[in-house]
Amino acid sequence: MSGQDPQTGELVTERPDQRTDEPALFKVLLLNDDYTTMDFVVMILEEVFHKSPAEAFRIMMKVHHEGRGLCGLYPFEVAETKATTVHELARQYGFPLRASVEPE
Ligand code: TYC
Repeated sequence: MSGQDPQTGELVTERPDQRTDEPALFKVLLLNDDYTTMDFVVMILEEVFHKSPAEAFRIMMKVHHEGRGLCGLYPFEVAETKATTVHELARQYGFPLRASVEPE
């Protein structure tokens, strides 16, 4: 969209990606490691990311084979909170499981 700046009369052009009212979304990814148990990762996907048992198992196996996998897309603060929850639960249970947050 474009129009005139009310103060200067200059023509201004809005960037299309700044026009939306939707919040920017961020990916939360789980990363593979050799020590976290498969059952613990499935539990995290069910409890933190609200996945069904079948979907949790599918994502866990994808991470196990490919190194990383998408758990969900969230506004920044929700994504950061989920990653922190993963790290806190993993630490409590003695696992090195890591999650990362990336722009969509
Ligand atoms: N690679 C782990 C194992 O063989 C399982 C695992 C899957 C760990 C996904 C982390 O994000 C992960 N026990």
